[in-house]
Amino acid sequence: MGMYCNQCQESVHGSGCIVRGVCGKDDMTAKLQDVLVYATEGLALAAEQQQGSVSRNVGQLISESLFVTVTNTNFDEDAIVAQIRKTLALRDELKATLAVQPDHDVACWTGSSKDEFLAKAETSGLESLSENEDLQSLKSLVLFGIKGLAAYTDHAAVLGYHDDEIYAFYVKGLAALTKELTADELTALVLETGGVAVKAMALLDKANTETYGQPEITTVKTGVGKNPGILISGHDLRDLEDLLKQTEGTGVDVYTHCEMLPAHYYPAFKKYSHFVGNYGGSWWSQDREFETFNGPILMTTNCIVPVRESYRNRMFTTGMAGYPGLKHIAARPEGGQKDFSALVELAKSCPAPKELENGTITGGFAHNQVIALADKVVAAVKSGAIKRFVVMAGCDGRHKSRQYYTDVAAALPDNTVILTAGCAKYRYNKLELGDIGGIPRVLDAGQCNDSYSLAVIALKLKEVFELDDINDLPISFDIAWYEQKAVTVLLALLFLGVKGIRLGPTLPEFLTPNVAAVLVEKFGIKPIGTVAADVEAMMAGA
Ligand code: SF4
Ligand code: SF3
Repeated sequence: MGMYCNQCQESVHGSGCIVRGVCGKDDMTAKLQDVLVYATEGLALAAEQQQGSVSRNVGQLISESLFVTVTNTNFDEDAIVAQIRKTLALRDELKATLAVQPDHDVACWTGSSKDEFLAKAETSGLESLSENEDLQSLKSLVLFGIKGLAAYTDHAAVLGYHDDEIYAFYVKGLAALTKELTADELTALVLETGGVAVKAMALLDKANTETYGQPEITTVKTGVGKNPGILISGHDLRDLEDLLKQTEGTGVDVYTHCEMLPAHYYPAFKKYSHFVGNYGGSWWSQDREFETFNGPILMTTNCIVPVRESYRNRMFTTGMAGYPGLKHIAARPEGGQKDFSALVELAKSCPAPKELENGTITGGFAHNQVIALADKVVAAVKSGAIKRFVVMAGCDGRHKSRQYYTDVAAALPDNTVILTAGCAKYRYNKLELGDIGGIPRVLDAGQCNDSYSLAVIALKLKEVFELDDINDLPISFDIAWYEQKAVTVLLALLFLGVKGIRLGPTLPEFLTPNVAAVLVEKFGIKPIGTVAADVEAMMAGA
């Protein structure tokens, strides 16, 4: 049996990826990732039978293992095999303490070699695919939601923040995926995943803001300087902190790429004069941009695209990210820093980055900053200067159809404000959309997890305008998804009661017509349409 993966928006329409992923994931890597999910479910089953609360090391390992399987995070077979072994070892440690052993295959299966893992992939894949397809679809929705959650809780854990209730949910949710449940039970689990998603994003928000300060309005340069540079991408702020400390005074500048752009908005990083700007755009254009950057590149998380020879020797991974043949920077020792000296030394021998553009991007409109401007925003709404907010958060992707989001941003009337977060912003954050009485028409809250900020802002506006229902606000949601973190964000919005979300550029392949119909009926989710029709409908409140 070949690989099968349908977890992202670029999955081959109608069949999922069955020969090779559009993302570049090959058959072996895909199967090993399936086994890692399977092993993680086994760990959850063993943890479920423990007395007392779920231990922190179980929660953290689940976060790490599932994060490895998020789209574009880790393509390295050896790293995935090591993670499977680690997961099975902890499962077996827990099982050794049980008086009665679990009899489910997921909890009992053993293996330690790559061949045994690959052999298991054949049967575990078949098991899950033979189920009723609507139940499988609901289980996929839960699993992909938990994968996104895992990424967020891993980032929080790196900063020392944990929520044992979230870890308990991982155990409950993953164990449930191994059981025969009814459609109603699984639908309830989907909604619960949304509730936990809100908690996880709140936890990460707390971790980031308590550690690095509240994001502030910031203008970020997109040009380059004369010094050699290191480009850091992904979502891990702690990696950036270590890198900035280790490059200070070395003559090497640091630039952000894609989802690391919002790091510029945090006060803690503003003190570094060598933290000079953002280079390039969204994740999928990295192969061209990494080539012209000229210096070392550090990928802290997703999204990695197949690596070109031209920059292979100067690209590094760290954390849960991995790619065969690239150097991987080891985890930080307890209480210490990661060692980025190899990047710093390499950078010194590299030419400065080639300039791609020379402008600015403004952001930093997370909840604290927007609420500080609340009087101004409320006055603009009351006077009619702002007629509508349009939330256009989420992911970017390769497909040409995503031009829709650029065109919507350009077509929205001048009395609208776009609230954004995640890499979706690169479709319109360099357009000259102007401002409304000093309030920029694109308010960037930050990374995809900062969609939480957009929810906090919406809830604050609901309170200020004394409304009972978030859906009575002059807000429309036009969300773009690609990988599993966007599934998590979507489930969080549904949990918060947001109705009528437009989702694009296509609805998830893993939703069967019946499951999609439930989402349409309960939450009014709809696919995107044409730019003109959608803009008109949103301005009319639909
Ligand atoms: Fe295909 Fe997306 Fe899976 Fe990659 S992650 S194999 S592109 S469905
Ligand atoms: Fe982007 Fe990969 Fe989802 Fe964090 S960097 S939003 S796609």
